[in-house]
Amino acid sequence: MPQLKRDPRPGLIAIAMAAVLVTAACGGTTRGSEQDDPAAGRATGQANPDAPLAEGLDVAFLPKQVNNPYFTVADGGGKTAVEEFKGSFKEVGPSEASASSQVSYINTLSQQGTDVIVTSANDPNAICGALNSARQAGAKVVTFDSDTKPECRDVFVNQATAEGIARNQVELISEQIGGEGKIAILSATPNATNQNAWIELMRAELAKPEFAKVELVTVAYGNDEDQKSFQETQGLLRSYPDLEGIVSPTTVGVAAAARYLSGSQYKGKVALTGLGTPNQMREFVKDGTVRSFALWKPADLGYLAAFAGAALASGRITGAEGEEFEAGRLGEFTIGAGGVVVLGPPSVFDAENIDQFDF
Ligand code: RAM
Repeated sequence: MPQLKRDPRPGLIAIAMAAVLVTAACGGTTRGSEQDDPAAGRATGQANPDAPLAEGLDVAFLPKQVNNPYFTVADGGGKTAVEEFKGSFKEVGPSEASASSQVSYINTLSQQGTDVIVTSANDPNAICGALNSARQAGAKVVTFDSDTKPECRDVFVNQATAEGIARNQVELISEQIGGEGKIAILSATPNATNQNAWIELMRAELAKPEFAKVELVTVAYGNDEDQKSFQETQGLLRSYPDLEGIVSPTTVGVAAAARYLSGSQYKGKVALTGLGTPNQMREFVKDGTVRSFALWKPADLGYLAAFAGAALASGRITGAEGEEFEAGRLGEFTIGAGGVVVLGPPSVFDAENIDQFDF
């Protein structure tokens, strides 16, 4: 931890301390800044777009789980960014997508005086208390990939709009089953903020007249575990022998479902799409199990999240709508409503283009 690491933002520390004192003086009922910003633990203050980007920041990435190639690539993008702004990077996290495990990691990072915590939440509520304690201790919190409740973080870096992802997934599966038939969703964990938002919006999309003949029969949860996702796929086909297609909006789920289908009588008959990494899905596109699927660039997502964290920790932004910041090679981004920054639309991969991608 560099000696000078908190020096670039003495103003923010003073404001945070003042907020604590005001809270104490008023018996916890009011805070001086509350009407401007009701978010618990948020160090309020003016953004200074001209503030230099601090060097020596301690930046920690805490993904949903560490043994998931998607997060390996995303966090690798974060590391690239941290090296560019001369901070120190580390990745910590559970091997299973568990919110309670994430809480322990957050508490440790907070005790270590981490400047920026970048995390993908396994649950919108369960890690909130720990994140707000970390923020009160001086950390900036960026969620990426999967958000918490907005009041528990400073900025959420979203991979694409949830509506855009939901529309993409429904269009892909509808096209692949010829616009008619039963489909199922194979999701990640039941509490995952991102997957649940997409599923809700997929239901809304399916309610539109153009998808009237596509029937969503069930949602199964593979918990972002390869074996469980594989077995859940098998279970779906047993329970619904007339299933036409599966949508799995998780890289772990879609790869496991593809592996099951490719070795079964359903290969090429039951359609499968979802959100997958080209490297995990390539063999299943080549063997005819999967026609097309989608994803954004996970490395860019991590890279952008790290730069958002650095801009926060340097006082360049506070997380308010309309603020702008530079994210290295990705250029300038503007914070939208609710403290959300959007990376960009997802890409679709198929036999034509999959060999051009290596992630
Ligand atoms: C899995 C995770 C992650 C999600 C991707 C698409 O790796 O569930 O949160 O964004 O899939």
